[in-house]
Amino acid sequence: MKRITTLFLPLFMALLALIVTPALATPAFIEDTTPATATNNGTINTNEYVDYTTGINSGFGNVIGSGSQLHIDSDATGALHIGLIKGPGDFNDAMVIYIDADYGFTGFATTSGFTDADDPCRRAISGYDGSNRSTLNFAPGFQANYAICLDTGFAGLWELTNGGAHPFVVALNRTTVAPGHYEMNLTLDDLGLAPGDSFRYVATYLNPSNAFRSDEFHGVSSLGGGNPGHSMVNLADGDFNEFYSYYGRTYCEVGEDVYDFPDESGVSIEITDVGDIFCLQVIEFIGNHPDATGATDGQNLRTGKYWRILGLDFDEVPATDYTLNLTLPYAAADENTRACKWLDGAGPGFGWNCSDSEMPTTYDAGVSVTRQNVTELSEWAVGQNVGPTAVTLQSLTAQPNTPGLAWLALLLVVAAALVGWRFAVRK
Ligand SMILES: [Ca+2]
Ligand SMILES: [Ca+2]
Ligand SMILES: [Ca+2]
Repeated sequence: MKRITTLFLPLFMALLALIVTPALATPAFIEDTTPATATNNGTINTNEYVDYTTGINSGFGNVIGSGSQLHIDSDATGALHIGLIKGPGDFNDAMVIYIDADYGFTGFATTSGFTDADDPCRRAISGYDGSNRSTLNFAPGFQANYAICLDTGFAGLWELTNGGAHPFVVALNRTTVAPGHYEMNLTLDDLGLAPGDSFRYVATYLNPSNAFRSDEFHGVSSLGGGNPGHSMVNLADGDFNEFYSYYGRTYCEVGEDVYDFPDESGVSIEITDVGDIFCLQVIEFIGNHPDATGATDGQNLRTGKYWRILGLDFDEVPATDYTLNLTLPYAAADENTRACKWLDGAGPGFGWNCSDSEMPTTYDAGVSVTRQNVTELSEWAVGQNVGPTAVTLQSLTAQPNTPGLAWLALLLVVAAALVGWRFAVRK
């Protein structure tokens, strides 16, 4: 789903919470509020992922069933991680996660038309081994566009198609280190989505050789009768999980007040003149800004985080008339720290505004740094000794200790002296 709901997502979710009956363990509605995502290293640590679901049943010995956890997490760059902690049964077969990337607008309501049986994962996705078929009919309104297959040696993403080969999209870097832990990663872009978009998914487990299906699922509230095997499965209304990927926190209908963003490392914004701002959004990126100044990590603005901060008017376009004080967290904050605004300038090292002249700096030692009288928002980074005089940063201040700078300064002084001398002589 495209990000049409960005501004109204909190309202939408509040309404949803009123409509939806009390949540079961599964299906689940997972909203990613964490800027970081997981690390694909074969071990799923406690709280590594923003959330997970537990499965149902145990027909194949409880592999993706009631004793399992299916974890999911994302970040603002569109990275998407999925991790399975299996139940007590041995992982001998294949898990298929069907993804509806457009809320039922396109895709397949059933696997009944899939004929690709070329390899184990394709047979598992199709639910078809060339002769035997175990048809899976999705929940009403769910139309699958993609399938992830995790088997005993591989994980990949396929686009779905009827009556032919499912186009392979990308390998998902299957890792397993801790016993029973499986991790993989892809991007929202692989699903035709952008950061902040959402999708629905449901996971099934079956024998990839003969398409014999277990009763173990994620995203399904209940399925009785034991393993369906080669019998048709009809999922019920609402039998899918829903994932909203990370795209910061948004406050709408803002006024002249202080807005805190605890998930975004404690960014805080005090609106002193609300002007035409209707919504205020902060998105945290983990990692250095691509144009951060500094030669090595930790230097200048290479401090491992940056923030995209948006003030939007009622029509969701950038507001133009407001004043605010922006506080960015920085554990080493002192008089040399600056919060710098990216100007969307020329290129690496150029275009950071760290100047105190129009937006004075204050700091809370060891906690944060604040730029006052901010009237334009953009991407922001924070760091130490960002420039000798903290004027608007040009490339020169990217490496304030470069010996070349001293030479350049000397050259300029000599040139100026020569020009002055010539001028004096001509008189
Ligand atoms: Ca996250
Ligand atoms: Ca991990
Ligand atoms: Ca779809």
